[in-house]
Parts: sequence; C-alpha cells; structure tokens
Amino acid sequence: MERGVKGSAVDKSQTLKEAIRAEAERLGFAACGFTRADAADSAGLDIRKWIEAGNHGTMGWMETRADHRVSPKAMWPDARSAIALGMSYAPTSDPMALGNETERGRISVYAQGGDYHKTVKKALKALARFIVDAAPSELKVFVDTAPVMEKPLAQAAGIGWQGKHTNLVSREHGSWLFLGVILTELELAPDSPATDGIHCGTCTRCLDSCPTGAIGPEHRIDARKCISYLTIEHDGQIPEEFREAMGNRIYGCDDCLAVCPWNSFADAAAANRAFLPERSLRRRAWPTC
Ligand code: B12
Ligand code: SF4
Ligand code: SF4
Repeated sequence: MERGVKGSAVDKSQTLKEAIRAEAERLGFAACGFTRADAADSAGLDIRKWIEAGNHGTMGWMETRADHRVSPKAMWPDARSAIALGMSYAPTSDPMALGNETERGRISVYAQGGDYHKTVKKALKALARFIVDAAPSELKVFVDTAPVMEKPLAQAAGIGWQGKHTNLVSREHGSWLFLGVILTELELAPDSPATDGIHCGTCTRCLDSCPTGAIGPEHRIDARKCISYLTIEHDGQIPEEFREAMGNRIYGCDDCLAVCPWNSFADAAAANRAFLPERSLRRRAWPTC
C-alpha cells in the first residue's frame, strides 16, 4: 500500500488517509477525520478558564493534568497529526421512555451495554497497528481517560460540530458517537474543519430540556449542575437542590442528546453491537409518531 505508492508527499498522505479511513470503517468506526495535532489549541486555552471558575466540581483529575489538556503537543511535542474517530451507540429504543415510570431507575444509553473504553480502545489499537505497518511511525491512542480534548479535535477533523450541549454532533450519526483519538508523528493532510454549533441554527432544544439548567448561556457546561456528573463523578452526597430535577435518573443523563433533531438521522444499525443494552435493560422500540 503506502510503501508501493509513487508520487508527491501529498499524494502519499492522501493514499494513506484513504487506507486508514477504510480500515477504520472495517474496525467498526462510523466516522474518521484528520487534523493537525495543534488544531484545537484555542479550546484548550479556554479550558483553563473553565477550570478556574470551578465548573469541574470535584473532578480533581481535570486540574492535575490541565497543562497537558491545553494541547496534545504539550503532552507529546512530536505529535504532528490527530486522527479523530467516532463509534456509534445509537439506541434502538427511546432513551426517555422510562421518564414517567418513577418506580424504576433510568441508566443512560451509554452505560447500558459494553464498556466503551474497552471496545473503542481495542479498535484504536488495531487501527494503530495497521498504520504502523503501512507507515512505520510513533503514535499514541486515547479514549476518554487521558488529558486530550477529544471533542474540539473531532470538530477540527470535521467529523461533526460541538452542539450547544457541547457534545459532538454528526450530520449522519447525531450525537450518539463515542470518540477516540490517535496522535501520530506522521504528517497527514488535514480534512476541512467544522465550526462550533454550525448546524444548530436557532434551535435551543438541548438547552430547554436540561432538567437542572447545567448548560450556560455561552454553551459552557457547569458540571456541578449536570446529572451525569452528579450521578457518576461527584464525590459525596448529591445536593438537595438537584434531587427533584434528577427524578429517576440513577446513572448518567441523556436528555440534552435525546431531544436533538439531528438524532433522527442516526441509524441504530450503524451502532457497534457491543453497545446493545444488556438483556435485562432492553426496552420497546422508538414510538412511531
Ligand atoms: C469531563 C467530561 C465530562 C463532564 C463534563 C462535560 C463537559 N461537557 O465538559 C461530565 C461528567 C458532566 C460529562 C458528561 C457527559 N459526557 Co463526558 N467527558 C468528559 C471528558 C473526560 C472531558 C471533556 C472536557 O474536556 N470538558 C471540558 C470543557 C470545558 O470542554 P468542552 O466541552 O470541549 O468545551 C469547551 C470548548 O470547546 C467550547 N465549547 C464547547 N461546546 C461549545 C458549543 C458552542 C456553540 C460554543 C460557541 C463553544 C463551545 O467551550 C468550552 C471551553 O470553555 C470527555 C473525554 C475527553 N477526554 O475529551 C468526555 C466526553 C466529552 N463525554 C462523553 C459523553 C458521552 C458524556 C455524556 C453524554 C454521558 C452521559 N450520557 O451521561 C454526558 C453529556 C453531558 C454534556 N452535555 O456534556 C463523550 C462525548 C461524545 C461526543 N459525541 O461528543 C466524551 C468525548 C467521551 C468519549 N470519549 O466519547 N463528561
Ligand atoms: S446530561 Fe442531563 S443534566 Fe447534563 S447537561 Fe445534558 S440534560 Fe443537562
Ligand atoms: S438540540 Fe439543537 S441546539 Fe442542541 S445540539 Fe442539537 S441542534 Fe444544536
């Protein structure tokens, strides 16, 4: 493949990119895009202010490696390109269906099936091996736990835009995408970036649906008010002021994602089967009207 390709550096980079895209798809990724490693540094600088204002609550791990979070190059100076990947977990049933069944607890869609950290990381490692075989090079893979800002990088790589709820939204897969990133010292031509909120227009559904008003006026999440944070990350008791709004959500929250009109384009068939809900959690299909 790449080794046998003749022509300019750009041609070679394009050929390698197309081979990586095809392999990513084969490995179960629904989206794959390329950008420079330092393409999202402005969002990285913004995160300092976000942390200084205390928005991260008790997530001390966001503070301890904040300098690395600012830019992938601060963590690994040799990184040249970032490959952003998305794996779909689009649900087969309505995530809001249990909203009125107050005697039952609601678990967010992302936590109903297999652990995405494991599934995405396994596929990222397989893709990394493929890249190293095609073009011997240093690279590193990330999903969630490292100090890499995955959403701004994915936006810079053009696989979607950060919606007003701050999560990445794709035209084809809505917001039901887990993200992963590969940093590489290879020089790969960047894809066209997307812009914050570009296809949100005047829609405010996610802001209006948030039970605790956690999404601020400039589309900044105050994690201390977010039910996902309160039920998964928060140390200590859940403050009384949020308990009524939390309702029967016991692990994570889907509301701002579930109401997004772009999710009507998300095809559950594109979801990785590893993320199907465990048998005991399976629900009826989406309503037809
Ligand atoms: C910390 C964290 C949380 C925190 C804080 C959430 C947050 N929005 O930051 C809590 C615990 C609340 C959380 C909750 C959830 N999370 Co989370 N989380 C992360 C983590 C580890 C870091 C995110 C981060 O850096 N936040 C800091 C803020 C400041 O950064 P930011 O959101 O990118 O926003 C900055 C700029 O880009 C800009 N900006 C952002 N959006 C917009 C929009 C507009 C219009 C504008 C102008 C500007 C702007 O402003 C901010 C700077 O101040 C990432 C993994 C990773 N390493 O990236 C996963 C990650 C973001 N989480 C994820 C998921 C799935 C969730 C939940 C849906 C889980 C659930 N169902 O309960 C919820 C969604 C809540 C929500 N609406 O964000 C996925 C999102 C996938 C996607 N498609 O985007 C990620 C990427 C994990 C992964 N690898 O897949 N999460
Ligand atoms: S996950 Fe729930 S609580 Fe958090 S911002 Fe979205 S709707 Fe609000
Ligand atoms: S619900 Fe509306 S505003 Fe929110 S992310 Fe989706 S399109 Fe954008």
